[in-house]
Amino acid sequence: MKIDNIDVARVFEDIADMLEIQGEDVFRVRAFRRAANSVRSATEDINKLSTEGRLTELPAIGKGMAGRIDEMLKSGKMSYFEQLQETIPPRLLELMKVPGVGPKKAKTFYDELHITGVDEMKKAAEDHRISSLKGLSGKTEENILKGIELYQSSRERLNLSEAYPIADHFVSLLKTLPFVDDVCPAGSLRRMKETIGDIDILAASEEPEKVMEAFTTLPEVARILAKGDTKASIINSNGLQVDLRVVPVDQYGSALQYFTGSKEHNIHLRDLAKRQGYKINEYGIFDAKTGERLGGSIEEDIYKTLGMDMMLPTLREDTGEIDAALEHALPDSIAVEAIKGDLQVHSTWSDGLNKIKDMKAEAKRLGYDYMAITDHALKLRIAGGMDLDEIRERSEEIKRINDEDDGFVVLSGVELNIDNDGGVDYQDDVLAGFDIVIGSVHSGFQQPEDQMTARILKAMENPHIHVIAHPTGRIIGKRAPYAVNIDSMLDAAAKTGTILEINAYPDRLDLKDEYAREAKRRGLKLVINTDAHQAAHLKYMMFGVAEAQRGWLEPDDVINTRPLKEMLGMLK
Ligand code: DGT
Ligand code: CA
Ligand code: CA
Ligand code: ZN
Repeated sequence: MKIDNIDVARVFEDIADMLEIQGEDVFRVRAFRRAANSVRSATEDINKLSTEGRLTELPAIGKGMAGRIDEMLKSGKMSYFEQLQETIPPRLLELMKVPGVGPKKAKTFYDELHITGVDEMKKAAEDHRISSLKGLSGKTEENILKGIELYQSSRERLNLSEAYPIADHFVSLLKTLPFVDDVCPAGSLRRMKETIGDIDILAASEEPEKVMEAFTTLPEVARILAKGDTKASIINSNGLQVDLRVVPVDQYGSALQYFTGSKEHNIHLRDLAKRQGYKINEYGIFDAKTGERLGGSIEEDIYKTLGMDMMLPTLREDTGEIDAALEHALPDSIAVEAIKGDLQVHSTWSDGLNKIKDMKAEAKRLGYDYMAITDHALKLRIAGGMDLDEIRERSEEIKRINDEDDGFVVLSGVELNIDNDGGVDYQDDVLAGFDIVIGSVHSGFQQPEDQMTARILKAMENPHIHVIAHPTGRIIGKRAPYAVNIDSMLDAAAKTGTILEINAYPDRLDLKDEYAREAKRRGLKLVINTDAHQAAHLKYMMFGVAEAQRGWLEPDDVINTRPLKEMLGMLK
């Protein structure tokens, strides 16, 4: 079976967890985490890089890491990992996947209670055996039980950013087959939902049996769950389910419409069709009385016949898009091509993996006109927050880069830490020296709602803070949003002119769709940023834009669709 980027990244992550349990040096732990991150988000296939001896071109991959990757690709094993497994039971690592359980707790539970799995930990929390340990309380037990719930529900669904490249890979493999006329992802993935239950792919072909055979014999297939004449389900080498359906070319549109969903959208649509005297299903659109087939080779056949405008898959959630399409009032949805710059980007001046000039090169390649480098501020020590000297030196570097005068502008920015009382890292005169200032919550996530809200509102009133980044702090599947009152935050954004962010980093997607839509209703402007910590992350803009589409946003609602001067003029 083929080993890919995700497999290697997972082993590196496990090593980092194991080293943490052993109480190893934080830098060594971080080296493996960075390596995992780098391999996971690399644009190129790790096998190709290895064969060509180019692994060390990846950020955070030195000779040592490259050697471990080569070994794993050749032998299927990483001896360092196997060595660690002899002293640390592998199931212990699963404990650390539960939000709120770090290496210290995992080790204590193992040493004191001989717990090695999540189920045993759950039982121990329920039986109050955890609160009997020194330094741990009933509150800890409560948090662990909550964490287990979040962990178990997230394990059933995959983050969009993990599913997306896999679907993309299968789609491009199928596209190369001569007997396949068309292929497209369907289901929640095509709708760009934040999490994906399973990957659905639809193909058009007049020779379905050949497609079935080709699909189920791909090297990426670990297990075949079902294989019929036109339908197959497999588990891929990363343990994900992929469903493929094959339909004749003239049914491709109606099938794509049907299998894209959402289910709620389809039910509403079918109802509407019935009231208009039509029948729709995956085979086409029909006159209900005569049974005559009216179309179905393209998706438009369905919507146009029902008198509707065509809409993006990201809108198909039955939240008003059907009425809007009938009234020709759909949003003029924002597209990734409309984005002119990224306004939250980290560099080696804090915890980013790439230099400013490399981030700029990638931003230019993506067709941007500008980018703000927003390294972490002083108080976030763990992320290499900048002191005053570093801010000065970085400004000089940015100036030198902008002297190239190639039409691209690097803005000097910073990501501040909003402290427990709404204060930030630097004095006003330092803040005034930046082109753009972002404020974020990076600590005290457990504060009660009134305190959390007051703290953020105070930061929004700070005349120097232009943007609040990842405004609810959630990490999908890992950390629940902190308790900020959204209504008050949106009010404060209107009052103070502070811009709220849609963070495109796929674990965050925060503000999420429904809040973004509410912000638009109130006439607020938003910004979509990737929060890239390496050049390969800049491509995640597409996930933020999809979230914005799901929030019914149009280009005008988003400040970084504007040319530089105009965008800067929109900051308070
Ligand atoms: P997921 O996989 O949980 O992330 O969500 P989906 O939306 O991909 O759902 P899935 O994989 O069960 O089905 C794919 C699409 O097929 C779904 O979006 C709409 C369509 N579909 C599935 N079941 C039904 C149904 O009972 N009625 C209708 N109208 N459509 C359905
Ligand atoms: Ca699905
Ligand atoms: Ca499915
Ligand atoms: Zn950072």
